[in-house]
Amino acid sequence: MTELKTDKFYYAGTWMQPAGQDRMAVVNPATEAPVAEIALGNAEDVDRAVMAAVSAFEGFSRTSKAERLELLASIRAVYARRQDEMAAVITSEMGAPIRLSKNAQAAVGIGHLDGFVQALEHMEFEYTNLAGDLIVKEPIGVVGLITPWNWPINQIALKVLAALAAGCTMVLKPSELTPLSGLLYAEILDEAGMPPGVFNLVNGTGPEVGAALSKHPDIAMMSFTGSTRAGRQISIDAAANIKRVALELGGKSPNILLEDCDVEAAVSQGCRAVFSNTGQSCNAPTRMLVPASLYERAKEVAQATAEATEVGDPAVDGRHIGPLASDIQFEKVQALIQQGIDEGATLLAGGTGRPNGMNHGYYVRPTVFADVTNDMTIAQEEIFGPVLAMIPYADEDEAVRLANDTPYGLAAYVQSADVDRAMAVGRRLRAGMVRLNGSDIDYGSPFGGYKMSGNGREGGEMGIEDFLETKCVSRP
Ligand code: TXE
Repeated sequence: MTELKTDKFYYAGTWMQPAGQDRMAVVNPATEAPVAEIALGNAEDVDRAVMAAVSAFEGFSRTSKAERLELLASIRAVYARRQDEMAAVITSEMGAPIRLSKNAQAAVGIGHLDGFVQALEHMEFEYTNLAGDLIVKEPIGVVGLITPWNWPINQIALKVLAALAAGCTMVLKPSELTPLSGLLYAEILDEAGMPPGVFNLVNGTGPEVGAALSKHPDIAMMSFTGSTRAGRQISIDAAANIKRVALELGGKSPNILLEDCDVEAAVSQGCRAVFSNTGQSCNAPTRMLVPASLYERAKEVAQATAEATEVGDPAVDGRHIGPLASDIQFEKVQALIQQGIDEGATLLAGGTGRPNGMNHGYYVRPTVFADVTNDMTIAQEEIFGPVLAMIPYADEDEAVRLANDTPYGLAAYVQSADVDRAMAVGRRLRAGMVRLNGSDIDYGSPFGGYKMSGNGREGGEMGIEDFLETKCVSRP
Protein backbone atom coordinates (compact mmCIF):
# COMPACT_ATOMS: atom_id res chain seq x y z
CA MET A 1 0.00 0.00 0.00
CA THR A 2 0.95 3.64 -0.48
CA GLU A 3 3.66 4.80 1.98
CA LEU A 4 2.24 7.77 3.84
CA LYS A 5 3.94 10.16 6.25
CA THR A 6 1.81 9.01 9.16
CA ASP A 7 4.20 10.40 11.80
CA LYS A 8 4.12 13.94 10.40
CA PHE A 9 1.76 16.84 9.72
CA TYR A 10 1.68 18.99 6.63
CA TYR A 11 2.03 22.71 7.13
CA ALA A 12 3.87 25.70 5.69
CA GLY A 13 4.30 23.64 2.52
CA THR A 14 6.26 20.79 4.07
CA TRP A 15 6.00 17.70 6.29
CA MET A 16 6.67 18.67 9.90
CA GLN A 17 7.51 16.84 13.10
CA PRO A 18 4.52 17.02 15.49
CA ALA A 19 4.71 18.75 18.86
CA GLY A 20 2.25 16.19 20.28
CA GLN A 21 3.80 12.91 21.44
CA ASP A 22 0.71 10.67 21.34
CA ARG A 23 0.14 7.99 18.72
CA MET A 24 -2.99 6.13 17.61
CA ALA A 25 -3.52 2.95 15.59
CA VAL A 26 -5.61 3.07 12.42
CA VAL A 27 -7.65 -0.13 12.35
CA ASN A 28 -8.90 -2.00 9.30
CA PRO A 29 -12.56 -2.67 10.19
CA ALA A 30 -12.67 -5.86 8.13
CA THR A 31 -9.79 -7.54 10.00
CA GLU A 32 -9.69 -5.49 13.23
CA ALA A 33 -5.91 -5.36 12.67
CA PRO A 34 -3.92 -2.11 12.74
CA VAL A 35 -2.85 -0.89 9.30
CA ALA A 36 -0.88 2.15 10.45
CA GLU A 37 -0.07 4.32 13.41
CA ILE A 38 -0.54 8.07 13.23
CA ALA A 39 0.78 10.97 15.26
CA LEU A 40 -1.86 12.87 17.23
CA GLY A 41 -1.39 16.62 17.46
CA ASN A 42 -2.07 19.09 20.25
CA ALA A 43 -2.82 22.80 20.64
CA GLU A 44 0.77 23.71 19.78
CA ASP A 45 0.54 21.87 16.46
CA VAL A 46 -2.68 23.78 15.75
CA ASP A 47 -0.93 27.08 16.56
CA ARG A 48 1.91 26.31 14.16
CA ALA A 49 -0.44 25.32 11.35
CA VAL A 50 -2.69 28.35 11.90
CA MET A 51 0.37 30.60 11.86
CA ALA A 52 1.34 29.16 8.45
CA ALA A 53 -2.19 29.74 7.17
CA VAL A 54 -2.24 33.32 8.50
CA SER A 55 1.06 34.12 6.75
CA ALA A 56 -0.20 32.69 3.46
CA PHE A 57 -3.57 34.45 3.57
CA GLU A 58 -2.41 37.91 2.49
CA GLY A 59 -1.00 36.55 -0.77
CA PHE A 60 -3.51 33.82 -1.55
CA SER A 61 -6.58 35.95 -0.84
CA ARG A 62 -5.45 38.32 -3.61
CA THR A 63 -5.04 35.67 -6.29
CA SER A 64 -7.22 36.06 -9.35
CA LYS A 65 -10.01 33.70 -10.28
CA ALA A 66 -7.86 32.51 -13.19
CA GLU A 67 -4.98 31.62 -10.87
CA ARG A 68 -7.27 29.66 -8.59
CA LEU A 69 -8.81 27.84 -11.56
CA GLU A 70 -5.32 26.89 -12.65
CA LEU A 71 -4.55 25.50 -9.19
CA LEU A 72 -7.78 23.45 -9.26
CA ALA A 73 -6.88 22.08 -12.69
CA SER A 74 -3.49 21.02 -11.41
CA ILE A 75 -5.07 19.28 -8.38
CA ARG A 76 -7.48 17.50 -10.73
CA ALA A 77 -4.67 16.09 -12.84
CA VAL A 78 -2.71 14.70 -9.88
CA TYR A 79 -5.83 13.41 -8.13
CA ALA A 80 -7.05 11.61 -11.25
CA ARG A 81 -3.69 9.87 -11.55
CA ARG A 82 -3.73 8.77 -7.90
CA GLN A 83 -7.46 8.02 -7.58
CA ASP A 84 -7.06 4.23 -7.39
CA GLU A 85 -4.48 4.65 -4.65
CA MET A 86 -7.01 6.78 -2.79
CA ALA A 87 -9.72 4.13 -3.19
CA ALA A 88 -7.44 1.45 -1.72
CA VAL A 89 -6.55 3.67 1.25
CA ILE A 90 -10.21 4.41 1.99
CA THR A 91 -11.10 0.71 1.87
CA SER A 92 -8.29 -0.16 4.27
CA GLU A 93 -9.17 2.50 6.85
CA MET A 94 -13.00 2.50 6.83
CA GLY A 95 -14.07 -0.71 5.13
CA ALA A 96 -16.01 0.53 2.09
CA PRO A 97 -16.00 -2.22 -0.56
CA ILE A 98 -13.30 -1.50 -3.14
CA ARG A 99 -15.85 -1.09 -5.95
CA LEU A 100 -17.72 1.56 -3.95
CA SER A 101 -14.43 3.19 -3.02
CA LYS A 102 -13.39 3.45 -6.66
CA ASN A 103 -16.76 4.41 -8.14
CA ALA A 104 -17.98 6.72 -5.39
CA GLN A 105 -15.82 7.29 -2.30
CA ALA A 106 -12.73 8.32 -4.31
CA ALA A 107 -14.53 9.36 -7.51
CA VAL A 108 -16.42 12.17 -5.78
CA GLY A 109 -13.06 13.91 -5.33
CA ILE A 110 -13.19 14.63 -9.07
CA GLY A 111 -16.96 15.19 -9.22
CA HIS A 112 -16.93 17.91 -6.58
CA LEU A 113 -13.86 19.50 -8.12
CA ASP A 114 -15.62 19.80 -11.47
CA GLY A 115 -18.67 21.26 -9.71
CA PHE A 116 -16.53 23.96 -8.10
CA VAL A 117 -14.67 24.75 -11.31
CA GLN A 118 -17.93 25.21 -13.18
CA ALA A 119 -19.25 27.47 -10.41
CA LEU A 120 -16.06 29.50 -10.10
CA GLU A 121 -15.86 30.09 -13.83
CA HIS A 122 -19.12 32.01 -13.81
CA MET A 123 -19.03 33.60 -10.33
CA GLU A 124 -18.56 37.35 -10.03
CA PHE A 125 -16.83 38.64 -6.93
CA GLU A 126 -17.69 42.33 -7.44
CA TYR A 127 -20.82 44.10 -8.58
CA THR A 128 -22.71 47.35 -8.14
CA ASN A 129 -25.96 47.01 -6.23
CA LEU A 130 -29.24 48.88 -6.81
CA ALA A 131 -28.16 51.64 -4.39
CA GLY A 132 -25.03 52.23 -6.47
CA ASP A 133 -22.62 50.79 -3.92
CA LEU A 134 -19.80 48.45 -4.81
CA ILE A 135 -20.32 45.00 -3.34
CA VAL A 136 -17.11 43.00 -2.97
CA LYS A 137 -17.13 39.30 -2.05
CA GLU A 138 -13.88 38.41 -0.31
CA PRO A 139 -12.45 35.25 1.24
CA ILE A 140 -13.43 35.17 4.93
CA GLY A 141 -9.90 34.37 6.18
CA VAL A 142 -8.22 31.32 7.66
CA VAL A 143 -10.74 28.50 7.97
CA GLY A 144 -10.77 25.38 10.16
CA LEU A 145 -12.11 22.22 8.53
CA ILE A 146 -13.12 19.14 10.52
CA THR A 147 -14.25 16.03 8.67
CA PRO A 148 -15.72 12.60 9.53
CA TRP A 149 -14.91 9.00 8.62
CA ASN A 150 -17.96 7.80 6.66
CA TRP A 151 -17.17 9.49 3.32
CA PRO A 152 -13.71 10.80 4.17
CA ILE A 153 -12.67 12.27 0.82
CA ASN A 154 -16.16 13.46 -0.06
CA GLN A 155 -16.10 15.78 2.94
CA ILE A 156 -12.47 16.81 2.54
CA ALA A 157 -13.02 17.68 -1.13
CA LEU A 158 -16.23 19.60 -0.42
CA LYS A 159 -14.49 21.76 2.17
CA VAL A 160 -10.89 22.10 0.92
CA LEU A 161 -11.77 22.79 -2.72
CA ALA A 162 -14.51 25.30 -1.84
CA ALA A 163 -12.15 27.15 0.51
CA LEU A 164 -9.45 27.20 -2.18
CA ALA A 165 -11.91 28.43 -4.82
CA ALA A 166 -12.94 31.22 -2.45
CA GLY A 167 -9.31 32.26 -1.79
CA CYS A 168 -9.16 31.14 1.85
CA THR A 169 -6.23 29.47 3.57
CA MET A 170 -7.00 26.55 5.86
CA VAL A 171 -6.17 23.95 8.49
CA LEU A 172 -7.79 20.54 8.02
CA LYS A 173 -8.31 17.98 10.77
CA PRO A 174 -9.56 14.71 9.27
CA SER A 175 -11.27 12.13 11.46
CA GLU A 176 -8.78 10.29 13.66
CA LEU A 177 -10.47 7.06 12.48
CA THR A 178 -9.66 7.74 8.81
CA PRO A 179 -6.53 9.90 8.72
CA LEU A 180 -4.81 8.05 5.87
CA SER A 181 -6.99 9.41 3.06
CA GLY A 182 -6.37 12.91 4.47
CA LEU A 183 -2.60 12.34 4.45
CA LEU A 184 -2.75 11.11 0.86
CA TYR A 185 -4.88 14.13 -0.09
CA ALA A 186 -2.19 16.39 1.42
CA GLU A 187 0.44 14.62 -0.70
CA ILE A 188 -1.69 15.17 -3.79
CA LEU A 189 -2.14 18.87 -3.06
CA ASP A 190 1.59 19.23 -2.43
CA GLU A 191 2.40 17.50 -5.69
CA ALA A 192 -0.11 19.76 -7.46
CA GLY A 193 1.92 22.82 -6.44
CA MET A 194 -0.05 24.18 -3.49
CA PRO A 195 1.54 27.48 -2.39
CA PRO A 196 3.10 27.00 1.11
CA GLY A 197 0.72 27.63 4.01
CA VAL A 198 -2.47 27.68 1.93
CA PHE A 199 -3.44 24.12 2.88
CA ASN A 200 -2.32 22.68 6.22
CA LEU A 201 -3.16 19.42 7.93
CA VAL A 202 -2.97 18.41 11.57
CA ASN A 203 -4.17 14.99 12.74
CA GLY A 204 -5.65 14.49 16.16
CA THR A 205 -8.73 13.88 18.23
CA GLY A 206 -11.83 16.06 18.35
CA PRO A 207 -11.52 17.21 21.96
CA GLU A 208 -7.83 18.11 21.49
CA VAL A 209 -7.11 19.31 17.95
CA GLY A 210 -10.73 19.90 16.92
CA ALA A 211 -11.45 22.05 19.97
CA ALA A 212 -8.15 23.97 19.59
CA LEU A 213 -9.17 24.88 16.02
CA SER A 214 -12.72 25.85 17.01
CA LYS A 215 -11.44 28.13 19.78
CA HIS A 216 -8.51 29.61 17.86
CA PRO A 217 -8.72 33.40 17.68
CA ASP A 218 -7.02 33.56 14.26
CA ILE A 219 -9.53 31.27 12.57
CA ALA A 220 -12.45 33.12 11.00
CA MET A 221 -14.74 30.20 10.25
CA MET A 222 -15.24 26.52 11.06
CA SER A 223 -16.71 24.09 8.56
CA PHE A 224 -17.70 20.80 10.12
CA THR A 225 -19.32 17.53 9.13
CA GLY A 226 -20.08 14.91 11.76
CA SER A 227 -22.35 14.22 14.70
CA THR A 228 -24.88 16.71 16.01
CA ARG A 229 -23.16 16.37 19.39
CA ALA A 230 -19.77 17.54 18.08
CA GLY A 231 -21.40 20.19 15.86
CA ARG A 232 -23.08 21.72 18.89
CA GLN A 233 -19.75 21.73 20.82
CA ILE A 234 -17.92 23.34 17.90
CA SER A 235 -20.60 26.07 17.73
CA ILE A 236 -20.18 26.74 21.44
CA ASP A 237 -16.38 26.87 21.16
CA ALA A 238 -16.55 29.09 18.08
CA ALA A 239 -18.97 31.51 19.70
CA ALA A 240 -16.21 32.94 21.94
CA ASN A 241 -14.73 34.62 18.85
CA ILE A 242 -18.00 35.03 16.91
CA LYS A 243 -16.68 32.69 14.22
CA ARG A 244 -18.91 31.71 11.37
CA VAL A 245 -19.82 28.02 11.63
CA ALA A 246 -21.05 25.80 8.79
CA LEU A 247 -22.43 22.45 9.91
CA GLU A 248 -23.46 19.30 8.07
CA LEU A 249 -24.81 16.93 10.70
CA GLY A 250 -26.97 13.86 10.97
CA GLY A 251 -30.19 12.84 9.27
CA LYS A 252 -33.19 10.52 9.56
CA SER A 253 -34.49 10.98 6.08
CA PRO A 254 -38.02 9.94 5.08
CA ASN A 255 -38.74 8.09 1.85
CA ILE A 256 -42.44 8.57 0.99
CA LEU A 257 -43.94 5.98 -1.32
CA LEU A 258 -47.14 7.33 -2.87
CA GLU A 259 -49.88 4.84 -3.84
CA ASP A 260 -49.20 5.15 -7.57
CA CYS A 261 -45.48 4.33 -7.36
CA ASP A 262 -43.85 1.22 -8.77
CA VAL A 263 -43.66 -0.54 -5.43
CA GLU A 264 -41.10 -3.20 -6.42
CA ALA A 265 -38.67 -0.63 -7.86
CA ALA A 266 -39.22 1.93 -5.09
CA VAL A 267 -38.74 -0.53 -2.21
CA SER A 268 -35.74 -2.39 -3.62
CA GLN A 269 -34.04 0.86 -4.64
CA GLY A 270 -34.86 2.40 -1.24
CA CYS A 271 -33.38 -0.60 0.60
CA ARG A 272 -30.22 -0.53 -1.47
CA ALA A 273 -29.81 3.17 -0.70
CA VAL A 274 -30.05 2.42 3.04
CA PHE A 275 -27.63 -0.53 2.91
CA SER A 276 -25.06 1.13 0.65
CA ASN A 277 -21.85 2.16 2.48
CA THR A 278 -23.22 -0.11 5.23
CA GLY A 279 -25.75 2.57 6.13
CA GLN A 280 -23.12 5.15 6.99
CA SER A 281 -24.43 8.06 4.94
CA CYS A 282 -26.07 11.11 6.49
CA ASN A 283 -28.66 11.31 3.69
CA ALA A 284 -29.70 7.62 3.73
CA PRO A 285 -33.50 7.17 3.31
CA THR A 286 -33.86 5.28 6.60
CA ARG A 287 -37.59 5.82 7.25
CA MET A 288 -39.74 4.31 4.52
CA LEU A 289 -43.31 5.68 4.70
CA VAL A 290 -45.68 3.27 2.98
CA PRO A 291 -49.41 3.65 2.24
CA ALA A 292 -51.59 0.94 3.80
CA SER A 293 -52.59 -0.34 0.32
CA LEU A 294 -48.94 -1.16 -0.57
CA TYR A 295 -47.74 -2.21 2.86
CA GLU A 296 -47.87 -6.01 2.55
CA ARG A 297 -46.17 -6.05 -0.85
CA ALA A 298 -43.57 -3.50 0.32
CA LYS A 299 -42.69 -5.70 3.29
CA GLU A 300 -42.13 -8.73 1.03
CA VAL A 301 -39.87 -6.78 -1.31
CA ALA A 302 -37.87 -5.21 1.54
CA GLN A 303 -37.36 -8.57 3.22
CA ALA A 304 -36.24 -10.18 -0.02
CA THR A 305 -33.89 -7.30 -0.84
CA ALA A 306 -32.27 -7.43 2.62
CA GLU A 307 -31.87 -11.20 2.44
CA ALA A 308 -30.29 -10.92 -1.00
CA THR A 309 -27.80 -8.29 0.14
CA GLU A 310 -24.44 -9.92 0.63
CA VAL A 311 -21.96 -8.87 3.26
CA GLY A 312 -18.29 -9.52 2.60
CA ASP A 313 -14.64 -8.61 2.47
CA PRO A 314 -14.29 -5.02 1.25
CA ALA A 315 -10.95 -5.79 -0.38
CA VAL A 316 -12.70 -8.14 -2.84
CA ASP A 317 -14.41 -6.67 -5.89
CA GLY A 318 -18.18 -7.22 -5.93
CA ARG A 319 -21.61 -5.80 -5.13
CA HIS A 320 -21.59 -6.79 -1.44
CA ILE A 321 -21.53 -4.36 1.47
CA GLY A 322 -18.58 -4.20 3.87
CA PRO A 323 -18.23 -3.84 7.65
CA LEU A 324 -19.05 -0.76 9.71
CA ALA A 325 -16.14 1.63 10.12
CA SER A 326 -15.32 1.14 13.80
CA ASP A 327 -15.96 -0.92 16.93
CA ILE A 328 -17.86 2.04 18.43
CA GLN A 329 -20.15 2.13 15.41
CA PHE A 330 -20.59 -1.67 15.63
CA GLU A 331 -21.70 -1.44 19.27
CA LYS A 332 -24.01 1.49 18.54
CA VAL A 333 -25.78 -0.30 15.69
CA GLN A 334 -26.15 -3.53 17.70
CA ALA A 335 -27.69 -1.60 20.60
CA LEU A 336 -30.17 0.23 18.35
CA ILE A 337 -31.26 -2.97 16.57
CA GLN A 338 -31.89 -4.51 20.02
CA GLN A 339 -33.84 -1.41 21.02
CA GLY A 340 -36.05 -1.74 17.93
CA ILE A 341 -36.85 -5.31 18.96
CA ASP A 342 -37.45 -4.28 22.59
CA GLU A 343 -39.77 -1.43 21.58
CA GLY A 344 -41.97 -3.85 19.64
CA ALA A 345 -41.11 -3.32 15.96
CA THR A 346 -41.41 -6.42 13.74
CA LEU A 347 -38.02 -7.73 12.61
CA LEU A 348 -38.42 -8.76 8.94
CA ALA A 349 -34.77 -9.40 8.14
CA GLY A 350 -31.37 -9.24 9.82
CA GLY A 351 -31.08 -8.55 13.53
CA THR A 352 -28.28 -8.39 16.06
CA GLY A 353 -24.99 -10.25 15.74
CA ARG A 354 -22.68 -10.75 12.78
CA PRO A 355 -23.87 -12.42 9.56
CA ASN A 356 -23.63 -16.21 9.58
CA GLY A 357 -20.12 -17.57 9.40
CA MET A 358 -18.39 -14.31 10.34
CA ASN A 359 -16.66 -14.11 13.67
CA HIS A 360 -14.52 -11.02 13.40
CA GLY A 361 -14.62 -7.64 11.67
CA TYR A 362 -17.29 -5.01 12.29
CA TYR A 363 -19.80 -6.74 10.04
CA VAL A 364 -23.53 -6.39 10.71
CA ARG A 365 -26.65 -7.86 9.11
CA PRO A 366 -28.77 -5.84 6.67
CA THR A 367 -31.85 -5.28 8.81
CA VAL A 368 -35.48 -4.36 8.10
CA PHE A 369 -38.06 -3.44 10.72
CA ALA A 370 -41.79 -3.23 9.91
CA ASP A 371 -44.66 -1.88 12.00
CA VAL A 372 -42.46 0.93 13.21
CA THR A 373 -44.16 3.94 14.76
CA ASN A 374 -42.50 7.28 14.32
CA ASP A 375 -41.96 7.76 18.04
CA MET A 376 -39.78 4.64 18.36
CA THR A 377 -36.07 5.19 18.93
CA ILE A 378 -35.22 3.49 15.61
CA ALA A 379 -37.42 6.07 13.81
CA GLN A 380 -35.97 9.08 15.63
CA GLU A 381 -32.26 8.38 16.11
CA GLU A 382 -29.67 8.24 13.37
CA ILE A 383 -28.48 4.61 13.47
CA PHE A 384 -25.73 4.89 10.83
CA GLY A 385 -25.98 1.22 9.98
CA PRO A 386 -27.85 -0.85 7.33
CA VAL A 387 -31.18 -0.64 9.15
CA LEU A 388 -34.49 0.31 7.52
CA ALA A 389 -37.63 1.32 9.43
CA MET A 390 -40.93 0.80 7.55
CA ILE A 391 -43.76 3.00 8.79
CA PRO A 392 -47.33 2.63 7.46
CA TYR A 393 -49.50 5.71 6.81
CA ALA A 394 -53.16 6.33 6.00
CA ASP A 395 -53.18 9.36 3.68
CA GLU A 396 -50.88 11.94 2.11
CA ASP A 397 -51.32 14.46 4.94
CA GLU A 398 -50.25 11.87 7.45
CA ALA A 399 -47.24 10.93 5.30
CA VAL A 400 -46.10 14.56 5.22
CA ARG A 401 -46.67 14.98 8.95
CA LEU A 402 -44.64 11.84 9.76
CA ALA A 403 -41.90 12.81 7.30
CA ASN A 404 -41.46 16.17 9.03
CA ASP A 405 -41.79 14.75 12.55
CA THR A 406 -38.04 14.47 13.20
CA PRO A 407 -35.43 16.77 14.70
CA TYR A 408 -33.47 16.40 11.45
CA GLY A 409 -34.07 17.87 8.00
CA LEU A 410 -31.28 16.76 5.70
CA ALA A 411 -32.80 14.81 2.82
CA ALA A 412 -36.25 13.51 1.84
CA TYR A 413 -37.36 11.19 -0.95
CA VAL A 414 -40.69 10.87 -2.78
CA GLN A 415 -41.72 8.03 -5.15
CA SER A 416 -44.67 8.39 -7.53
CA ALA A 417 -45.68 7.63 -11.12
CA ASP A 418 -46.81 11.26 -11.30
CA VAL A 419 -43.85 13.62 -11.06
CA ASP A 420 -46.09 16.66 -10.47
CA ARG A 421 -47.68 14.92 -7.52
CA ALA A 422 -44.26 13.93 -6.14
CA MET A 423 -43.14 17.55 -6.57
CA ALA A 424 -46.20 18.85 -4.69
CA VAL A 425 -45.44 16.53 -1.78
CA GLY A 426 -41.75 17.45 -1.95
CA ARG A 427 -42.60 21.14 -1.51
CA ARG A 428 -44.23 20.36 1.83
CA LEU A 429 -41.14 18.62 3.27
CA ARG A 430 -38.79 20.41 5.67
CA ALA A 431 -35.51 19.13 4.25
CA GLY A 432 -32.55 20.65 2.44
CA MET A 433 -32.54 18.07 -0.35
CA VAL A 434 -35.61 16.43 -1.89
CA ARG A 435 -35.07 13.67 -4.43
CA LEU A 436 -37.87 12.41 -6.63
CA ASN A 437 -38.01 8.83 -7.96
CA GLY A 438 -34.45 7.79 -7.27
CA SER A 439 -32.87 10.86 -8.84
CA ASP A 440 -29.15 11.24 -8.19
CA ILE A 441 -27.04 13.81 -6.39
CA ASP A 442 -25.77 16.44 -8.81
CA TYR A 443 -22.30 17.80 -8.21
CA GLY A 444 -22.53 21.54 -7.78
CA SER A 445 -26.04 21.47 -6.28
CA PRO A 446 -26.39 22.61 -2.66
CA PHE A 447 -25.88 19.83 -0.09
CA GLY A 448 -27.05 20.51 3.47
CA GLY A 449 -29.98 20.44 5.81
CA TYR A 450 -32.69 22.15 7.86
CA LYS A 451 -33.17 21.95 11.63
CA MET A 452 -30.66 19.81 13.55
CA SER A 453 -29.08 18.59 10.32
CA GLY A 454 -27.06 21.79 10.30
CA ASN A 455 -26.73 25.00 8.36
CA GLY A 456 -24.89 26.29 5.33
CA ARG A 457 -24.72 24.44 2.02
CA GLU A 458 -21.80 22.60 0.43
CA GLY A 459 -20.93 22.04 -3.23
CA GLY A 460 -20.84 24.35 -6.24
CA GLU A 461 -21.57 28.05 -6.01
CA MET A 462 -23.29 27.99 -2.60
CA GLY A 463 -20.42 25.94 -1.21
CA ILE A 464 -17.93 28.61 -2.31
CA GLU A 465 -20.16 31.44 -1.07
CA ASP A 466 -20.13 29.94 2.43
CA PHE A 467 -16.42 30.89 2.59
CA LEU A 468 -16.89 34.52 1.47
CA GLU A 469 -17.41 37.77 3.37
CA THR A 470 -19.34 40.69 1.88
CA LYS A 471 -17.87 44.18 1.80
CA CYS A 472 -20.03 47.13 0.81
CA VAL A 473 -18.03 50.10 -0.50
CA SER A 474 -20.09 53.29 -0.67
CA ARG A 475 -18.82 55.67 -3.29
CA PRO A 476 -18.63 59.40 -2.57
O1 TXE B 1 -18.73 11.49 15.21
P1 TXE B 1 -17.92 12.77 15.62
P2 TXE B 1 -18.70 10.02 15.81
C1 TXE B 1 -23.15 10.64 13.23
C2 TXE B 1 -23.54 9.17 13.12
C3 TXE B 1 -22.56 8.51 14.02
C4 TXE B 1 -22.46 9.53 15.13
C5 TXE B 1 -21.25 9.45 16.00
O2 TXE B 1 -24.85 9.00 13.61
O3 TXE B 1 -23.00 7.25 14.49
O4 TXE B 1 -22.48 10.77 14.48
O5 TXE B 1 -20.06 9.45 15.21
C6 TXE B 1 -14.50 15.49 15.39
N1 TXE B 1 -14.61 19.46 18.70
N2 TXE B 1 -22.25 11.07 12.16
O6 TXE B 1 -18.79 10.07 17.29
O7 TXE B 1 -17.35 12.61 17.00
C7 TXE B 1 -13.88 14.11 15.28
O8 TXE B 1 -12.51 14.12 15.67
C8 TXE B 1 -14.19 19.41 17.43
C9 TXE B 1 -22.89 11.71 11.04
O9 TXE B 1 -17.56 9.29 15.24
O10 TXE B 1 -18.79 13.93 15.36
C10 TXE B 1 -14.08 13.84 13.80
O11 TXE B 1 -13.09 14.50 13.04
N3 TXE B 1 -14.22 18.30 16.67
C11 TXE B 1 -21.94 12.29 10.10
C12 TXE B 1 -15.44 14.49 13.52
O12 TXE B 1 -15.67 15.38 14.62
C13 TXE B 1 -14.72 17.18 17.23
C14 TXE B 1 -20.60 11.71 9.96
C15 TXE B 1 -16.61 13.51 13.43
O13 TXE B 1 -16.68 12.75 14.61
C16 TXE B 1 -15.19 17.17 18.55
C17 TXE B 1 -20.09 11.11 11.17
C18 TXE B 1 -15.11 18.37 19.29
N4 TXE B 1 -15.53 18.46 20.56
C19 TXE B 1 -20.93 10.80 12.20
N5 TXE B 1 -15.62 15.92 18.84
C20 TXE B 1 -22.47 12.94 8.85
N6 TXE B 1 -23.13 14.08 8.97
O14 TXE B 1 -22.29 12.45 7.75
C21 TXE B 1 -15.42 15.16 17.74
N7 TXE B 1 -14.87 15.92 16.75
